[in-house]
Amino acid sequence: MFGKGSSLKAGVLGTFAVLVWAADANALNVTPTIMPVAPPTDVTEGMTESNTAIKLFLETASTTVEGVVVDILAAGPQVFDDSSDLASLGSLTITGTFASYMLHLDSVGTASRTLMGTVEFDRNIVAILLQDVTRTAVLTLDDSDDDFGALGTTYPTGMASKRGLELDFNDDFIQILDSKTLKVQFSVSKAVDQIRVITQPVPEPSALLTFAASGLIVATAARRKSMAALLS
Ligand SMILES: [Ca+2]
Ligand SMILES: [Ca+2]
Ligand SMILES: [Ca+2]
Repeated sequence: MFGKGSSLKAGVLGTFAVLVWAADANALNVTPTIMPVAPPTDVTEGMTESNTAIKLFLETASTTVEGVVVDILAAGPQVFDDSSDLASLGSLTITGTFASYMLHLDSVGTASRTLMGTVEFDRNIVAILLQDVTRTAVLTLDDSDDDFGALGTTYPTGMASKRGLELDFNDDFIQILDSKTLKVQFSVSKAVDQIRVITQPVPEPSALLTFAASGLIVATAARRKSMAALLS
């Protein structure tokens, strides 16, 4: 991502560059039923299917939003396996700069599949959007696609898509294990199961460059100081 001319200062800069560019779904710790992938071009029903894995992809590394309605604000370990476990729809919102991941299960054809898996994100989980099928007043996934959706990915929309979870039916559940770790179980036959996980953002390259540059200055100053000490 850095141009050829900027591969100088490889030491300090390289360290931070790794931090930046490792921030995709492939860098996360997952159980075998979770498959990190590049953002698919289409996650409407029938387009990104698997009977053995919930697909996980980074939608956006850093985007700033205001007042986006979410279903869950992460606040310590908790299980959500019934719609009554959720706060009143519309009562929770997020404002700030965040990253966004999607977990997606669409079985081949209309095969019945129930898959469970765990993801350890590299940053704190902030919020989760799951558009429960019983909560129709606000379609949290649909309404946040513009803010968080991956460029070039087509998403399902509308109640009829049943793209969210069915906490009161099937065996869908979400369990927050700790600040970075999420366990999910998705059960599908027809339609798909999708949730959007909002985490702390991946730092902007410009901020990192500034940080790296200040590190170089400090390092240079330290070297000068030790040279001065040697010479005195
Ligand atoms: Ca299918
Ligand atoms: Ca389901
Ligand atoms: Ca569903």
